[in-house]
Amino acid sequence: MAGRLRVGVVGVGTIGRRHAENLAWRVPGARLVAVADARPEQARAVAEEMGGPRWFGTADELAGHAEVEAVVVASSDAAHREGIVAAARHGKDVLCEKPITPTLAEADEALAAVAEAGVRLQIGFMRRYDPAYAAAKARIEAGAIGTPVLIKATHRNPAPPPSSGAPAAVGSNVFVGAAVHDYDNGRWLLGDEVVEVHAVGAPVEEPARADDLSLTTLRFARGGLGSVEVATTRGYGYDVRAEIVGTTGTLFVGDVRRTACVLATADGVVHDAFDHWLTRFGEAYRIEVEDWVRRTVAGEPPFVTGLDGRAALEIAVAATRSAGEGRAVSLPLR
Ligand code: ISE
Repeated sequence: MAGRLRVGVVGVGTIGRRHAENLAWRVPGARLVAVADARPEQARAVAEEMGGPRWFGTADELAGHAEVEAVVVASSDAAHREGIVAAARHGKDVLCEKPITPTLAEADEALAAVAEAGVRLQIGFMRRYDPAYAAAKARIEAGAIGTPVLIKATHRNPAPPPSSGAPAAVGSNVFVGAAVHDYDNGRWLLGDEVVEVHAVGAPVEEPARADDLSLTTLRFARGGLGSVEVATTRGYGYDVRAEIVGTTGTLFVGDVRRTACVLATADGVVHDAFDHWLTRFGEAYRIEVEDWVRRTVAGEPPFVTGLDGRAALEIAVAATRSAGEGRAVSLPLR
């Protein structure tokens, strides 16, 4: 591959559009050559805005185009399998947004297609590229907190994303669509696998949304624990933080404040908050795509593998089952 990597983006809604912008304007090693969307007028509008890459209505057309060397899949969760399989079939490396797919059967299909084609698949757990989470990982690896034994994760959205609230059985509920990030953080930061999951959900804001507020308890193979809170409708902002407790210290990751500007008056103390994951993790998304492009060109293995994607999904599927059945669920799932 000479020169800049020619990338196509499948799905140009909120996150796909951000990936397209990064590839077009902020990643010097890449060139955005195509976009696709199930709504072709959306693909066309984004293409026009971004200096005229080709535009298509399907993943297969985009992945099959000779000019496209690698593919970012950022379509709806339900279309991830189709996007990964299309890219693999055309021999293109893939960066696919989380979750890898909404169900384990689809994940296995996607992973089989990738293995058969001999292409590489990276999963978009962008938090691993966030400077604060990455610093925590580096400190853990340097032994700064001894053995990490607990992750306490907070994950609050101001308002529900369009993908949540779907019936659990079809996939992208809050465990699969949102908590999956925190499950990945747990595996990565504790360096261990989850063996038991107990989840509960509560309809706090909207009676119809049974998982508006949820808690997941995780038990890890070496005895560590995890606690994951996800709230979809917390109004005040986008609030993602974690504490990683070790045998000799604790790491605190993230801040509700967006800037270090604080106003203090006799009426009280006021500061701002992150409003969206694109602001909280904007830099992480850019670094993620830049690193994926570099690895793809260099022929290096992905930073977050398809199996990492499947493992986090399996925890999410177990959490869905646990919340639905009111009992703890052991992993691996049968
Ligand atoms: C969304 O899909 C994301 O990926 C965000 O990172 C996450 O925080 C949010 O809860 C999800 O709905």
